[in-house]
Amino acid sequence: MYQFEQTMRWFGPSDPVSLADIRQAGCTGVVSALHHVPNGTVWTKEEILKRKQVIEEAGLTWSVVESVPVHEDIKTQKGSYKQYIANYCESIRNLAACGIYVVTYNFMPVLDWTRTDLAYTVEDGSKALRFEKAAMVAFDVYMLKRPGAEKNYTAAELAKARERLAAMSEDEKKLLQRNIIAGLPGSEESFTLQQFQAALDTYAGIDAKKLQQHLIEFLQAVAPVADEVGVKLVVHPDDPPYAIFGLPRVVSTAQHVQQLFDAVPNASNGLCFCTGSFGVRADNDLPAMVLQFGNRINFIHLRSTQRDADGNFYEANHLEGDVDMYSVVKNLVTVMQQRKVNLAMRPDHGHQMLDDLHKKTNPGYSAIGRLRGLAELRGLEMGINRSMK
Ligand code: DNO
Repeated sequence: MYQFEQTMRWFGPSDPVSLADIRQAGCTGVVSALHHVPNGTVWTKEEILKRKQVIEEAGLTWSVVESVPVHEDIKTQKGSYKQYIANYCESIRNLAACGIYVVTYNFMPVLDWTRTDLAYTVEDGSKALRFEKAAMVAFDVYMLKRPGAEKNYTAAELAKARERLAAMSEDEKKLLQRNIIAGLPGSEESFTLQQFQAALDTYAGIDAKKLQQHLIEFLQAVAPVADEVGVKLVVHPDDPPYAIFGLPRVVSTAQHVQQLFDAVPNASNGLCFCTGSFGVRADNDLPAMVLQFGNRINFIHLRSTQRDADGNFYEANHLEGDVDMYSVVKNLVTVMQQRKVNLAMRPDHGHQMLDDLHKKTNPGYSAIGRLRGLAELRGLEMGINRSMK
């Protein structure tokens, strides 16, 4: 049977979770990136091989790159964006020459993933990442004071945000700001308030239609190169999958993804199927999306979220929350048998729990919480596999 290639993300030599830990978790592969290479710069073969060697010496494979970041100038089509696209193509060629064939990227304006709370205590005492609407609105309207921000929210949302802000201490405000704009693990950008507003301003006049066109043009330039060298490009969905800070979003729904594949049908144009990101929207039918995009899914992030009526969500245990993980995995297993491929999967995020509660960990990327997720997911996969034989 074709099965998930079990992987974990590794942020490189400074990651508190070691390659040995990842191996003991049962992984055969690693998902990694050259975070020290400035965004927009070519990844040289030399640097790629250095990282590859470290991973291989630990008995693991560098299965997937997450991510080769897309420079902001490419998203806005400003400045030297053509040069940055040429550099991107060069990095893709170099990765293929070094034997790495899956490359993740996202097309989220300004910020990679966004949360307001990185240590939300859930019932069992473990800590999860959370997105709280009122805190987000409070930051946007009353701390950042983004011009025109109020227009993006209802009167009730604004009232709630004011109440939320009034209840926050100065330290809590600082922490909220840091959580939102100082850069979560894997994101390559970190901002002060002024820098952040300046970055938002570069999107003036860029609506979703325009941003989507920029994504399509980026792919039209890069996908032929990826096709030629056998690399699969996989776009990571927006997290959260709706507009924040008035910025456009173009990879949030099944319709967005379909439009992307219709516009750029190249075989290299693929999807990183992230259940945690897509799953925040109740109108994304995840098991159906697996079947719809089965031929294009070339990397998988499995995690669940729990929404509430106010637009908040927190990261639930992998087999709980709103994601129907059984049906998602069942459909992914079916897709792998049909395509005769083992697709790389990583347990996305995990709660900070047990011994990790006393350690400094990368938010979402502690060892034990991800190990729990991976262990549950591989058991689920095995059960499904056996029942399908
Ligand atoms: C968060 C991650 C994202 C992801 C990028 C892909 O935990 O899933 O940061 O790596 O958006 O480009």
